Amino acid sequence: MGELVRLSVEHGVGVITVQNPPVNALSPGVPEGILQGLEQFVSDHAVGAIVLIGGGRTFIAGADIKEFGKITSGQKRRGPGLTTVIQGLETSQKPTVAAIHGHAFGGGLETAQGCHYRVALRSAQVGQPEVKLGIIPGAHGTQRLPRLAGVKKALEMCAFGNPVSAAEACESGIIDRVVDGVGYDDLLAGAVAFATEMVAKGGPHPKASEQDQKLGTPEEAAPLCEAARALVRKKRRGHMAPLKAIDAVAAAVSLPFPEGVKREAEIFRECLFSTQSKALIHAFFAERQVRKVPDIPKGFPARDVRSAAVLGAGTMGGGIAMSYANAGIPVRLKEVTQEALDRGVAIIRKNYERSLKRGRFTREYVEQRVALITPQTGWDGFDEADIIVEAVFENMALKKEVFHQIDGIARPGAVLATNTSTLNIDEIASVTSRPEDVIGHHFFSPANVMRLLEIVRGAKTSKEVVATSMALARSLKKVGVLVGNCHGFVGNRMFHPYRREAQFLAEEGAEPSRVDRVLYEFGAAMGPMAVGDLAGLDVGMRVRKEAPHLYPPGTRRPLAEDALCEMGRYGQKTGAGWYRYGPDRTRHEDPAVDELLKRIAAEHGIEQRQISDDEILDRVVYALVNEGARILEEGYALRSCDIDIIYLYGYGFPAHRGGPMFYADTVGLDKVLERVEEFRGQHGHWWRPAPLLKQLAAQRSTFKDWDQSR
Ligand code: 3H9
Repeated sequence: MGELVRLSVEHGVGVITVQNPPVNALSPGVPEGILQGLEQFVSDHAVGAIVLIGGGRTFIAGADIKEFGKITSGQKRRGPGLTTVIQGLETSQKPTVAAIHGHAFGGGLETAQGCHYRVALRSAQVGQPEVKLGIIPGAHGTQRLPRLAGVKKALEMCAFGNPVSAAEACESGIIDRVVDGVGYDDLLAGAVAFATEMVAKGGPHPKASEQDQKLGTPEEAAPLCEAARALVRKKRRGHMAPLKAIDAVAAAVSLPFPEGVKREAEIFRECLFSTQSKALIHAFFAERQVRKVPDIPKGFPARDVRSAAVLGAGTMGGGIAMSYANAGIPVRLKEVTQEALDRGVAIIRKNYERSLKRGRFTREYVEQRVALITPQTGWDGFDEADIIVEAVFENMALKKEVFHQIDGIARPGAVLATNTSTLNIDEIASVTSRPEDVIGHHFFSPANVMRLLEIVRGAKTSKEVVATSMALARSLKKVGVLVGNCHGFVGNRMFHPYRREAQFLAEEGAEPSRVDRVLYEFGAAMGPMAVGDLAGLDVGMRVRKEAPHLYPPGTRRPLAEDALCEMGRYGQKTGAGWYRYGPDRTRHEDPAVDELLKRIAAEHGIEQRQISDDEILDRVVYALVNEGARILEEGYALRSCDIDIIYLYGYGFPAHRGGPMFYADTVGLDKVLERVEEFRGQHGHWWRPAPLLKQLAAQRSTFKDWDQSR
């Protein structure tokens, strides 16, 4: 049985403890170990009941996700494994009890559903998160869960994948008792006591597969399934697995259990072999991979961040202060004038009130968070802060002036972070006496909501400050991605060609709304024109003015947005940009924009023509990919998966495509290159293929392989 499963006997109860840290995934050997333990205890006369528990900090977090890749690449056959174990637990002559702490997720919850009873610590969570990996529960979860919790709850859990608390699980019948206590020992004692009670009570012990009372009829289930499908289409647009999970739950109602599990197995397999599942599994591991910095080993000393100070109470500064407050870190928020400060604080209040109204936070939570933010116009307390974050206007001279001031005030050892989205960190650091403490913390707007934090390492930034920033990102519940110091870093550097191509397409005759529609249908949260209007077209115009090197002489330059700005059309904030906006920000196409585009084309000799949806998609997405490849070979991103995470969490790239680099891998880099070469033939300079793209395409390799080879 090896080290993966340990057996012991406590007060006449056989205890099977899974020991597969860190999360007790059901890796090869674990199901077999549970089964052997079960068989041993069933035939042991000194044992009256059996408890299944997870060692360490959690129950079982599910199947071992790494194994899925082996199955789909043909390296491994999917064996009977887990479902045999679950069957064994359910048909055991002696009562079986799952004791849950931490997480019972996916195959973990399915294993628990095989047990006759389930008990859990109050802090535990249970869930069927498989859809987040592009699959559905594959060990009878879609069949047993509706029998335990009812169809509505099962639909919610299987189609959206969100966890539920022990209390909620108890209320809905998924678990039988909440055990008081805090850790493994309390849970084990509670589970053993519960198991002893069940022995005394006597059988037959309930089998979830045989409980049909909560299922109802197919007619009753139909509207619930339809409502769930409608919600999925809205909230998980383009995702296949959630709709398939609903089909599987519906099968639990319309088919007898043995038929239902067969249907589930067919759907599971279909999902497992889909590109969407590969993309979402890639994203799962990528999110964890980005925490790893090759030259900074795990456990590298990091500084404590217990207090923060933010300079600038504008949109970004306010959102950053909220992020700190939400993490329970007291934060000072400074503005130059009382008026600007009041404005910033009012926006923070408004944001919290909105969350309160939506039921995201309680009143008590909001008051506690607001109390952690100290608005001020002076420098009080900045000399004690563990981190100072600058979030003033995006202007190098101003940032340098501010950093010079901060340098004079901050205590030794404080981290000095700039929220610049494009500017040179080294130049900013050069005005301080401690460039090793200076780092970029590029938050994304709205900073209190968006999960990405680009952490920009300057030439002299110390490893300790990098380690501190990576750890801090997790405390702030952000996904921190370490990037190098180039213009626009990774995200905005790639975004520039993406939006440039979108403008070129519009100038060549693709209606702006169609460009947006193509990207929206691809799965993006918003198309490039709508994003431009939201962020403000003046932002791009300023970047083009302040960074003339972006458009060397003789290269084609996008003209439309500068012309829109000249007309006072800055986007949503001025009521018009690429679109015209109604009072409630409803978007309308505007013939004036079409006229403008025609005029630009005529004045600058740009041929207007019919442009296909395919061309629109390939030009904007491959512009991202080509720039991403350059960034990789120049070393400004550590791995292609880092770029993917930046685009998934910072730019609304569709999760089920896995990020731009993974998407290119799925298309095939030879095909991507072919298209890039074709665009080069038509449009010249901007489409010179990145050498890395050429190299990998020639080798019939992928960005993912390239990551792994380093
Ligand atoms: C499934 O069960 C299908 C079934 O229906 C059965 C079909 C037959 N496998 O997230 P963390 C690794 S599908 C392999 O940082 P936390 C993770 O990569 C599965 N590895 O910890 C990381 O490795 P590293 C359904 C896994 O405390 C390390 O563990 N289950 C798995 O922040 C620590 O992870 C899920 O989808 C796994 N299942 O969060 C649950 N899980 O250190 C997925 C984690 O090398 N997991 N790892 O980077 C989670 O949601 C979180 O890990 C959890 C803990 C909330 C459990």
